[in-house]
Amino acid sequence: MTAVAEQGTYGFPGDEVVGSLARPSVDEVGQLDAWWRACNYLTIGQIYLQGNPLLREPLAPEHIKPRLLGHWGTSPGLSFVYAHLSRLIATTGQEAVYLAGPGHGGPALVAAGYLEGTYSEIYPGVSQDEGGMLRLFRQFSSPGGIPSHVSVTTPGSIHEGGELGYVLVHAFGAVMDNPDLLAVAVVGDGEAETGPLEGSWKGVSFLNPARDGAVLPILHLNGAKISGPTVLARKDPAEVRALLEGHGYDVLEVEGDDLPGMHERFASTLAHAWGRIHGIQHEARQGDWDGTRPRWPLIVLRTPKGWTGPAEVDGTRVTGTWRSHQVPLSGVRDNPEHLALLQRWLGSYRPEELFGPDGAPVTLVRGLAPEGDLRLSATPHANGGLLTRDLDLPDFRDYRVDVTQPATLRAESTRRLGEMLRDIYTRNPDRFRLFCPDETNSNRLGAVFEVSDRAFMERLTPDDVAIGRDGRVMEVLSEHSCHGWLEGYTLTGRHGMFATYEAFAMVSASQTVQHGKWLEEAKHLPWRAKVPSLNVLLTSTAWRNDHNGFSHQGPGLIQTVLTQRGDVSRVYLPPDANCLLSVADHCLRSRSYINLIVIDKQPQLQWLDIEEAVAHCTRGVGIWDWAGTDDGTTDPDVVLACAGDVVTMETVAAAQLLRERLPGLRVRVVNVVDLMTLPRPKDHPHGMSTTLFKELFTDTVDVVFAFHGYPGAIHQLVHGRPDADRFHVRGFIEEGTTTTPFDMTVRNRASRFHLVIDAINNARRLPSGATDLKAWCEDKLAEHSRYVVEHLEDLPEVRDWSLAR
Ligand SMILES: Cc1ncc(C[n+]2csc(CCOP(=O)(O)OP(=O)(O)O)c2C)c(N)n1
Repeated sequence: MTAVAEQGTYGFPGDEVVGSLARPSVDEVGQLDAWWRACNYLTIGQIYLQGNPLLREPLAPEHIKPRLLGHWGTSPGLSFVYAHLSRLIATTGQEAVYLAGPGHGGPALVAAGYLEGTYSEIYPGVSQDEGGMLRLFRQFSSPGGIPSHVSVTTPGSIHEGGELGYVLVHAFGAVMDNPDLLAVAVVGDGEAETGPLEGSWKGVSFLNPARDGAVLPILHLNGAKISGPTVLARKDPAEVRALLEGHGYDVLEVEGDDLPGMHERFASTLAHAWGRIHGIQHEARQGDWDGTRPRWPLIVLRTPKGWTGPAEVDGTRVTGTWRSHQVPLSGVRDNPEHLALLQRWLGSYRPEELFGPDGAPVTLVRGLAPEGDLRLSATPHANGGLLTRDLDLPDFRDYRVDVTQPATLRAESTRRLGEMLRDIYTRNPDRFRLFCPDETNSNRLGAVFEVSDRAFMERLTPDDVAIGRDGRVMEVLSEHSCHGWLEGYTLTGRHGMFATYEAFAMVSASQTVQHGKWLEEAKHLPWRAKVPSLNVLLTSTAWRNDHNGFSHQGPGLIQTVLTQRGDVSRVYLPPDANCLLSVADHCLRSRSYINLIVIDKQPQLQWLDIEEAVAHCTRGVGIWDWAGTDDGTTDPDVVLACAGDVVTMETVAAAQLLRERLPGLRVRVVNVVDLMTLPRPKDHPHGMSTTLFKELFTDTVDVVFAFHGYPGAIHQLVHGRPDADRFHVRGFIEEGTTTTPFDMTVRNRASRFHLVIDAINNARRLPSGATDLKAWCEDKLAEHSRYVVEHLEDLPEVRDWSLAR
């Protein structure tokens, strides 16, 4: 249903602008259409041409790129929306970001940035003249050029859209605590079939119209994916409408391919949507809002896929079908008919009206764009580092656990972090949020609720606790949404943390990878300012999911992050609360990294006082003299290394057993907090020098390494270090069930008894008594197995183990 915007009906001062926006004059339609034609021309030029950019002579095979790479089908729809949004911004001064869900329509967004002049400002070689246009064409999808998607190189983008499904979560994250921002998000109808996108419509249930900006989703039903129909395009429109209305949207529909009718109807609908958004915001911000979730507008746009492209190729329908998805004319170089079709197709946009004799866009075309930073390709919101303000952080030492002696005190480490996050919320009411799928309390971070509720715009009941309209803690049971919201939030310059059960971080692992790629590429672009890091806290970890069956153990995200490039990947395994505080402080100050922090939430032994923790975390790795028997004068007989809280406890306990039962063995204990100290400096910037590596691990002594994650990760990290084969790694080997905490370590062969046996098996010198100690350990393991089955808990000597005397 096309909405007709009526003056005076939106309830905010000056709402008559909606009426004039809704009824573009003939000249305005002409300008919209000219801009759109120019954008389409440049889109096709990027896909096909390596010469003759302005068609000054008839197209010849040598003008055509040898490899035709790119996506046409979605592009005209994307640029159609872009044109109309630009007009709206130029008229109203609205701050906006544009997110193209089907990011494979990259040439359209690149062309738009070029028409707006931003492209040439950032990349002066791609100037607004014939030579620049040719460079624009030649660089696209070419070696040494730019990728085919709305990538990091595309000005105005915070969303690549390569991996489909995240456009709405990015949009919602971008507008949180950003009251003046409108995020217009085009959702592909294929994209709408993805799980993450399907879950992300719910963003409106968390958006506060008084404090947050607005998202305008535009569901682009162009009917097809790569080679088949889309579900929503083939559904009865009434069902689509009911679906979206069910999520709480006010659904507006525009359909067709007639021109100028489509311009007129879309302008009217967009104006109406904008009017509604402003009306909602005005009401909420004047204090008249009764707290009911608004019905935010959403546009369903039905246009043919490949709109304005060749209707038929070789007697087969192309426009309006899946065949227009990529390159509708594939044989242009060798097939004269295709070449002629391309000539006609490009000519149909009348480039001579759009570009002057020098190749620059004519005034009519240029005039559509808003001024300066309001241009969608120039908005600082899409280069969020420009807007980033440091967090006002409290002194993390204020949340310390007072440790007077290692391993004598148990505490829930994440609870201390929760207290710190609480105060970060208070100090930064406009630029910090915690994102968590329903587990803030479970993860012991609940102190944040002392100062902020969870955001929630749906109905509230008297049983609800810490939930409200004004809340800024983000809980939705979707790792995809939490992750994506945080990405949108940080890419627009604000700070946050995503806290999740370790195993279920794998749900959004692909987003971690994609975001890492974005950050990696951004580092090569001087014009992209650094953004706050993506901080991911993995808690409720594999080793302490003894109560949750064999589903809640999955430390795979560590492996995922450490395979990313060293300029973004950081993995920290703080062994206790004070180390966690130091690491968290560091991560929250950092920029443009993916910081993975792994620590369990259960009560755990505390090892270091706060200053020792700071020193240890600053180095990232160190010898724990007090835990070993190595006096440092000669190499030890064996090194026990550990990374991760539970395995650190097993390691220190194993060292104690060796100290007491095999005192002649020289054992060194090394704890690793920053996993990225292990690789060589040439493999990661945190990699420790060979000298330090040898000081810690020697270059010949065997190392029994107890690791929180999958053992292969350590082998990967120490590759290339002196005699890497001497690292014997124990870690999570996919054993687990509902059992006791210590039984998890036993099943994964990483218990203190296993580590003692490993140490004896690999020590380069064995004092007498070693064989007996091994046998004793085997007996202990057998005793453990009998005991847990009979008593349903761990042996008291293990359960209550500490170094307290
Ligand atoms: C998660 C994901 N799965 C698969 C693909 C491969 N892919 C690229 S484009 C496309 C079809 C997209 O269809 P739609 O969202 O409707 O976009 P449009 O039709 O506008 O091109 C697919 C499946 C992808 N990019 N991301």
